Amino acid sequence: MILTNATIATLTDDTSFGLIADGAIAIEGDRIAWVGASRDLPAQYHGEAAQDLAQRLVTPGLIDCHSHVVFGGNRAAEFEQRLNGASYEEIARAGGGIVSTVTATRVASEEDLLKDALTRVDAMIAEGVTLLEVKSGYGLDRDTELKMLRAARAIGTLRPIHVRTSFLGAHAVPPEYAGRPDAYIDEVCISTLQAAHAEGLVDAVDGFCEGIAFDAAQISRVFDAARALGLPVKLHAEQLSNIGGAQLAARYGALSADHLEYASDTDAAALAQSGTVAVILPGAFYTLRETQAPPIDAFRAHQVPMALATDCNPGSSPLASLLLTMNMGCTLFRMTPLEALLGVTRHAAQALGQTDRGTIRPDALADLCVWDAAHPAELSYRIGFNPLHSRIFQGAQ
Ligand code: DI6
Ligand code: FE
Repeated sequence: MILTNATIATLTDDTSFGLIADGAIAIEGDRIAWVGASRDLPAQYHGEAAQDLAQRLVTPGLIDCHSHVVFGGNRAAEFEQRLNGASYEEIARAGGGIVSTVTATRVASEEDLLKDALTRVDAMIAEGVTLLEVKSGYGLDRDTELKMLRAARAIGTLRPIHVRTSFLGAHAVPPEYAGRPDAYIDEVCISTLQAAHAEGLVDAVDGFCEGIAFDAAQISRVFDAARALGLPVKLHAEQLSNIGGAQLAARYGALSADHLEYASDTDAAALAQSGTVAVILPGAFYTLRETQAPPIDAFRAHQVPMALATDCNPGSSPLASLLLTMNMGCTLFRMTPLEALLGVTRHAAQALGQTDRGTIRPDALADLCVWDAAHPAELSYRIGFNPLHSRIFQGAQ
């Protein structure tokens, strides 16, 4: 496949969009073979039928590197109760909150989980997402965690999208282990991770390090188990308070530390040292009406790569739009349009350890988006507007 007369944002380094005006891309199989100015297209490609893109913008396919798209039910009723005055604690005591999603996920069939997830995934694909990370963590028992991960894997067989799974058994303490988080980690979480890995269902291991979830010592045991299986780790860290999650992630050389509203300058330095990506999740910040923004300036100063993701989940971020996420990153956190686009391409790929994509260069996977846009800043600028023209997935339209 040959594409010509394109405006290409190659994103091959962190300092610019890497724009090529009147550019061309040659694709062989599922890989990019050549990229450059149309006039420099090598002679070997001249005989091929080329698609003239009429100066449309081409970017790498978008990557949503943090989602919980597989879950049962939804929490619209709880959203309404809160707006009618009920407190989060009252709702939680009445069996609502995250536990209500665990209950709904446990009773749902794998088919129903998959069907519901696909409605969200289809919205993401329509906006140009070609790689999606999906977490478990609403099962919190062996069978349901495995069921969630199987549903996540099935997404990639039914739709033109790559799926990377993260095991998030350490997401919350299930009701049957209330008050006994250590017992849950040691009796359920670690053995479920081992079982899921044995089935080939796990690409990375995640945890929720927070006062309302697990402390650093508990997460460490899960990370040690991950390490023994040769699996990379990532962590929900410093979302609601600072309890040492970012430092823990750095110590384990995590692929990413996610949320980070309460991270410090020292945390940013540690993440830079370990090459850990800071994944910024403005959808949860917005939904929870959080007021403390993540320390973007510190990440910049220490050159921590920043990714942006939806955190699509039924409680704190019922958001399936990665384009809106980019806009929120810019408007809420003052990220630049370049940082936003790097955050859903090159840096998101790094957060998943998938460094053969997220940029447009020879040998990279040919996952591309073609946009009805002239400049990449347009992708972050509009709200509720989808300029996707077409998508190329693994070298095919
Ligand atoms: N952080 C969050 O904001 C969500 N999970 C997490 O680790 C909350 C998930 C939920 O409320 O269902
Ligand atoms: Fe999350």
